[in-house]
Amino acid sequence: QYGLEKPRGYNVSFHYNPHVEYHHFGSSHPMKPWRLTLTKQLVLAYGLEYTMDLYEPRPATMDELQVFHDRDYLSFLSQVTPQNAKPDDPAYLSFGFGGESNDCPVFDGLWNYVSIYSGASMSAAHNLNNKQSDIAINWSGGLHHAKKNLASGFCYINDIVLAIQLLLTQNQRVLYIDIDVHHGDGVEAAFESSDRVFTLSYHKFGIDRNGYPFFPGTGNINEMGPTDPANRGKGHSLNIPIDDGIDDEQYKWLFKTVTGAVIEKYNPTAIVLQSGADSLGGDRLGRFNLNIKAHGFCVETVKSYGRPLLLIGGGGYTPRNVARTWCHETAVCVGTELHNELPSHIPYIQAFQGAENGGGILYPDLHNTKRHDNLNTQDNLHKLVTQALENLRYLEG
Ligand code: TV1
Ligand code: CA
Ligand code: ZN
Repeated sequence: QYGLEKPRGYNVSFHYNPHVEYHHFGSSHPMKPWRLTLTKQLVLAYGLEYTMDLYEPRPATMDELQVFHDRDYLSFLSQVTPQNAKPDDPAYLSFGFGGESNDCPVFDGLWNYVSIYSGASMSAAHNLNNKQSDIAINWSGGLHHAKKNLASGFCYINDIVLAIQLLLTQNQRVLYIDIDVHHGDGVEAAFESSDRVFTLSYHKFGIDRNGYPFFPGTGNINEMGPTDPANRGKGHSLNIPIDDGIDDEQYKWLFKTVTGAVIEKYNPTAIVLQSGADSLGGDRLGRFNLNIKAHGFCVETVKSYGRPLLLIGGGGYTPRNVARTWCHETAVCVGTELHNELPSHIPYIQAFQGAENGGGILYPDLHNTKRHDNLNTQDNLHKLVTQALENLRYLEG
């Protein structure tokens, strides 16, 4: 009804199983699957569904998840419920559940939830493999902290690793890029011994006033994977540690310069972009000060290289802005511009209205919600880029 037609050139597919929305981590937990409902509502309200192929993927099976995860871990994950959980059981704690932080709670429907978001990433990878899509999107995935036998940082199953493993059946080199405010440690670790996957993460890194490192505490510029020269994966990770409050112009310059250099050097045949929206200004857990269009600039930049692209979600803890950003980035993929005034017929329109919720527009100024002073100087960022480009020289020989 907005006159959008399927643009020629890019075939975009949208992989979404609405059952993911009905899961709750617990009332005070910052991860809200409900943000995916808001995202889907915006995408529909702007008529973007007419510009893409829509898929409702089935949940991943136990066998499919076992390609990366340990059997013992999966069998625990598939059986544990809030009713039968024993929080002091050594197995429970050793698999990363509960604990003091309770980052990874056991909640009703947990197994269903993880199978759904994983199935969607695999479905997206499948579409790229058989060339049905140039860009495949799964906003419910991007759970980059999960390890093969460990739940970590709100992530239980690493859907990204599973999707990359599928892409590797058809691609010689896959580039993984991660703009979530947290370090993509689980994906980096999974492929640390491979030269067929290069991982690049931009994230907040540093120790806070209270003495705690920003989660997960890894990802300094000198962490480039294994140091053993005999290891094939040597030099195939690049980490870009950033301080609080980085602004649009700084981030865009940093992203374009470093990502461009990596793509040109590594020459991937497919790219996976984890587009965590907790790098936006005003995010409940984040520290950066990015606006929606600066975040979307990363998607535009990656898209411009014209390689098969898997675009996935991740963090994002201020749901209205997560929805705005992922709707905008969906439009970037299909190559259309959206009007700033939100269509008035959106269910949950109240979530976007009022000065404190962004005034009923798609692109509110998130600098207004600034809570973190910019600690990144031009000098620091130039040194960081110099070091990053220096690290890339390991790829040469
Ligand atoms: C339950 C209820 C859990 C309220 C967790 C914030 C909560 C957090 C909660 C929280 C919270 C973290 C740590 C501390 C490590 C722990 C999806 C030393 C208000 C990809 C994961 C961040 C980010 C984990 C995930 C972090 C992603 N921050 N309230 N927990 N211990 N955990 O710092 O990268 O976005 O905060
Ligand atoms: Ca990151
Ligand atoms: Zn995050």
